[in-house]
Amino acid sequence: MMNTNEVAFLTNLLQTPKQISIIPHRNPDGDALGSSLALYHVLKKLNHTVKVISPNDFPDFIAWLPSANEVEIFERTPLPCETFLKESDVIFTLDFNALHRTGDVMGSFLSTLSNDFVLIDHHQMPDQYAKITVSDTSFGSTCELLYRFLQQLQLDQFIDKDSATCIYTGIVTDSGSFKFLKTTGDTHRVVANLIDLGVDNPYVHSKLFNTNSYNRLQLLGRALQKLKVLPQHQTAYTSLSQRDLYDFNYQKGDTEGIVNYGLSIKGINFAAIFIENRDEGIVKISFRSEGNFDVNEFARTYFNGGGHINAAGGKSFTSLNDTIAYFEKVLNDINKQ
Ligand SMILES: [Mn+2]
Repeated sequence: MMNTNEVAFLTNLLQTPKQISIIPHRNPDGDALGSSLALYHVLKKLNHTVKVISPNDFPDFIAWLPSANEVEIFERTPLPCETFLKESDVIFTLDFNALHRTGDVMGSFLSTLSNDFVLIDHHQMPDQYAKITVSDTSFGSTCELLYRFLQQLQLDQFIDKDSATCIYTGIVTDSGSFKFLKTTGDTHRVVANLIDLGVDNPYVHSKLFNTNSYNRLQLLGRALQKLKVLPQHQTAYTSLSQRDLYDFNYQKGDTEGIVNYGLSIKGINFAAIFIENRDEGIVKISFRSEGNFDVNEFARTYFNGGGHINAAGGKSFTSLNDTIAYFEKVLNDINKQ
């Protein structure tokens, strides 16, 4: 966590009303938007002028989060966002480890700023752009880390039902509903406190997970039919072409979570999904593993990406078929068991 100087600096800074920006990563997920909005609620209670500035729009399954409608979208209104950021006394960046994770345009802009940054994140190897770096990969979510951060500043007393709901959402989504490796007793103790603060956990789960459209389920069906199993590598993968996406009127977020179905097959500990994106001219890839196989390293080494040990992403600049052929070749080369 923070050292005494850092705690003193922030305590002093937050003593009087300030202008504060909070930024989640591009394509914010439950943890990025949840942690950003939780901090937003707490800082608003302390009478600061606060804006959450998301690089781009967020998906529907988290659009119900308290005050999500007050989030500014940088991509939509860059100029007022830039002005607010420039004038901010401090800029919090949540759930990412490098400014380019906000996208090329926003990332370049942020790197020209001389404001004080505070980074709060649980990804590996954070860039050194922040005055205060609160980075801990032992946490399963930035939301759980944020809770500890607020405790350290003695601001946890200002967590109310709304901010608790935001924190709870990030913990649920980043822990796969409390089942991933980094879900600890401490995670559950934090969650217990959040529920005591009034979080309606059945409501949150329903909002997060019961949001399928008919088309989305049909797209999932297509992905499941195309699932290929490589028993010798304990691996399963699937793919969706641009055509598949058109067929089911693909909406942003529709492919979320599909990769996990591969892992649910008995004996499989590594799953991947390859998704063609003709607009960007790339194939987007998600990797998931169970146990020791480090997909962060795999994605970094072979697919221009990275992430966590059990969940990572990557991309390829060749065709969908060539990407998959290369994937199978890599598996054979490294002789993954
Ligand atoms: Mn996260």
